[in-house]
Amino acid sequence: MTDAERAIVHVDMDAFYASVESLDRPELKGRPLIVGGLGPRGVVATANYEARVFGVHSAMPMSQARRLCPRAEYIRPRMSRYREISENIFFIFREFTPLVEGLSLDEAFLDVSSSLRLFGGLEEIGKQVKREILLQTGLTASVGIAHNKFLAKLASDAQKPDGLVYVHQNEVSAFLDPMPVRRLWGIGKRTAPKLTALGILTIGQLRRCDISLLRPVLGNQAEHFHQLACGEDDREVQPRRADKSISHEVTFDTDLSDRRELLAELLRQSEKVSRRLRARKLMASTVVVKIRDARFHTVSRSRSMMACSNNTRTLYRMARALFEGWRDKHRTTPVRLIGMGVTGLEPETSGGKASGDHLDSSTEKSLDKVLDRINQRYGDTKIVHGLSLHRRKEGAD
Ligand code: DCP
Ligand code: MG
Repeated sequence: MTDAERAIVHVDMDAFYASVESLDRPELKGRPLIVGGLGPRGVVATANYEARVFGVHSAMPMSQARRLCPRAEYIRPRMSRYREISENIFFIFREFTPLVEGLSLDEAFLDVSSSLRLFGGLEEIGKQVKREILLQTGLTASVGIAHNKFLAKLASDAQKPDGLVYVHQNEVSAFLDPMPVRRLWGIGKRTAPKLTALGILTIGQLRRCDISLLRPVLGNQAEHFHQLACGEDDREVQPRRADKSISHEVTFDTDLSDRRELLAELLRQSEKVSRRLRARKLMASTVVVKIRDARFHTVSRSRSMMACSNNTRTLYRMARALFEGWRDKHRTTPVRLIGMGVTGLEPETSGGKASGDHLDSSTEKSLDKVLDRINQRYGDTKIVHGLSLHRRKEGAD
């Protein structure tokens, strides 16, 4: 597909960490929020738009932020919560196209060239992505739309927060020309002053400049930057290679011997692992269980299944069998750590090792779907399978 035929959407969440904080603590809404390291050497991860008015921005020393905006609320990052929300938004992205290239927790390119008809056009996709994100997470995103990655990324940044900017083919030079050359990827602190010395301050001036004049400053990159200045960029959206494995483990505060409690923990982990598989539209062929006893002796047991699965019950049944196999020989051994994971990951759609239909009943699969929706909407693990609610219970077996 040529550059001009592509349809690219770039999505970037607004003041991401800070927005999540005010989502979880509504009493903070409207106040300046600064998220980052709170120690003496702390750095600002992000500031919400209320705090940016005071000149606070990402990567600034926290001490400077405190001088600029002493009345802000200062918050330590909660990465696991941001990752959780990030998984939700990436799940949404994949409902529009499988061609999703994540750049960070809050940012991705979507190649929607093949989804246009299904969703009623490019602008409509941009609106729907924003709407779904707001509906499912309560957060706003800014969206940029164009026929290549470079323009789409600049477009999402052009109207933050809560923006939607579509740069049409015939608007490219009007959009790019007034921007400072620093907006070109790769032109930074060192190169920009050299261009300034040549009288080139804007992308438009760079575009109109003869390449031979640029060579002394930009070397063999001159052509590349000239093309960007013309709004040309033929890089493809590259979906990341899927993770090789997904796992969860827990170390208990006090060692545990109770079989039912250990199984309940395994079920909780199976739920988390299978949910992450489903969010990434993956299936796994192999289940691994890891056990560390009170004397720090660690074993891993794994088994491959006849077909791939991402169903909670199926993965749990396999994990339980592996655990029981260990326990038969270690009936009274206290357990310090237990973990469950999967490997042999394949895309859900690939014919590969056969879909999990052989293993997972349709009722179980639709139960998983319902639980995923609810958990996605209301945060982690509000609803789980029954047994995993089982807490320490004396003498249970
Ligand atoms: N981040 C960080 N350190 C940085 C830059 C960013 O820890 N130097 C983190 C905090 C941000 C998140 O990454 O919330 C996303 O980065 P963005 O650059 O997208 O910034 P924001 O989403 O916070 O704000 P914007 O609305 O400008 O996108
Ligand atoms: Mg962002």
